[in-house]
Amino acid sequence: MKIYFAGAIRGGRDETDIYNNIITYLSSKAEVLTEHVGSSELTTIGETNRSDGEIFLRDMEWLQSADLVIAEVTTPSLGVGYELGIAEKLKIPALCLYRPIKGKRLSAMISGNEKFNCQAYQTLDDAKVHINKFLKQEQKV
Ligand code: 6IA
Repeated sequence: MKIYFAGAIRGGRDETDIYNNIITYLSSKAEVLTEHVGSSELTTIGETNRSDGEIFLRDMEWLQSADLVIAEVTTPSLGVGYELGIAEKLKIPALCLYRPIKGKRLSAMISGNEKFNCQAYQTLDDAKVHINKFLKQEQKV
């Protein structure tokens, strides 16, 4: 099973530790195609040895080959929103995890789309519960 994990890069790296923890957990259950998203070395400047065009083509190839998408959407990101839209069109089931933050709300384009499984969480353990339910529901484990 291949999982495409999506999380903000140029959108902001505030949640990098959470991405990393989620990716570590997912890696114990499946192949994570996008482990670099959780890397603390990847800043908002991002990868410097690849052009934006190369990154886009590589990520789209990975997305097309994915069985599932899991996105951490607490930090708004154009790239993550785009990836979720493509996942919907490719009919790839998508779980969107977010930590509610006072004064901020998840985009209605994500929370209002019934095709996305949006789940709020506070702790990594909460996130793991949502992930396990999602994997079971999609009968991938
Ligand atoms: O708009 P964002 O940068 O926040 O978009 C983040 C999402 O797009 C992630 O889920 C990634 O899958 C994808 N993505 C965006 N930028 C990159 C990247 N390097 N490397 C890998 N995936 C990316 C940044 C570009 C660099 C040349 C400066």
